[in-house]
Amino acid sequence: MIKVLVTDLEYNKAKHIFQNATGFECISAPSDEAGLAKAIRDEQAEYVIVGINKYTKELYEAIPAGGVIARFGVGHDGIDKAQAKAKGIYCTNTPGVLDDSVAECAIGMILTAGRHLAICAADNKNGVWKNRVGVELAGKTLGIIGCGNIGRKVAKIAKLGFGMKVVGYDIVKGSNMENFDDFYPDFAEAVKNADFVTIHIPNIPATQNFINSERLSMMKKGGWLINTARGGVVDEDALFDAVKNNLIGGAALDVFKKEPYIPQMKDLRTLENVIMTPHIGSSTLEACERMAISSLQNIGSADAGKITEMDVI
Ligand code: 8YV
Repeated sequence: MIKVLVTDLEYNKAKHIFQNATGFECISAPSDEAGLAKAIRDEQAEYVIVGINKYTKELYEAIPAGGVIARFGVGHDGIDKAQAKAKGIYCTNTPGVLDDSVAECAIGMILTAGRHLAICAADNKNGVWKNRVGVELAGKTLGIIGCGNIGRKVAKIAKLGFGMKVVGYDIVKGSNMENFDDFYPDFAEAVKNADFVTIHIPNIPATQNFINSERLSMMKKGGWLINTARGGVVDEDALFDAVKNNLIGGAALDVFKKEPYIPQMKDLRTLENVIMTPHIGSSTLEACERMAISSLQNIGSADAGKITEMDVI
C-alpha cells in the first residue's frame, strides 16, 4: 500500500476518494507546517497532498528524497519548488481539473454583483424587503485579465451563455482565443470599457499587487472587479479606496492576501459593494474528486518511477 498524508481540509473535500483509493493508505494530517512535518516523521511518510498553505522549511526537511509534495489544486505559490528540488523532492499539481468550477464561480460572482444577489439575500434574511435594480449581462463588456485555461473558459461562458462582449488582456496572445471579441497586451485598453473585470493570473513575484491604485484608476467608472485567482495579485487597501471613493462600482472577491480574511490597513468587510467568499472557486464535488484523483495519480506515478507521467511543477 502506498501511504499518503493528506492535509485535513483537502481530505475532507474528497473523503470518499481518499478512503477508497485502491492501493493507497490515505491519512488525514494537519495543514500547519509544524504539524504536517511531525505527522510525516511519525508516519515515516514520503508522499503528501497539500492545499494552499505556504510551506517554507520544515516540510522539506521532513520528506525524504524521492518523495512527493502533491498540490490538491493548480496554484503552487505556497510551495518552495527550489527548496524541494534541492532536496530531491518532486512537486506536482493538478492542471485542467478545476477550470469549469473556477470559471463558473467567476461568472456567478459577476451575476451576483450585477444583480445585487448577495445583499438582497442578506436583506431578506434580516427582514428587509428592498428591490435593488441591477443590470443585465447581455451586451455588457467583460475584461478578462489572464487568458489561460480558466480565463478562456470564462470567456466561453460569458460570450456564448450571456452574450457579453469579451475583451482579453495578457502579456502575450495565446491560441484558442475564439471567444474573445478583442485582445490587448495593454491593461488600460482592455479594461477601460469593461463593466466587469475578472482576474485569472498566477500569484508570482511579477504579479504581486498587480491590481494597484494605478490600474484600478484605468477601469471604467462603475466597473466591478472579480478575483477568483489569488489575493496576492490585488492591493487590498487600494481596492478599498477605489470602492469607497466610487472610482469603481465594487468588488467580488473569493481570495485574499490572508486567508481566513484579515484586513490589511483597511477592512473590506465594511463596504456594502464588496462581496467576499471563502476561497470556494474550486469547491465543487466534481473538481474536488478530480483534484484528489489527479493528486493520487501523480503519487502513484512517482512510486512506480514513472516521473514523466507526473504533473511536475
Ligand atoms: C485549492 C486553488 O487548491 O487550485 C488552486 O490553486 O486555489 C484551490 O483549488 C483548493 O481549494 C485546496 O483545497
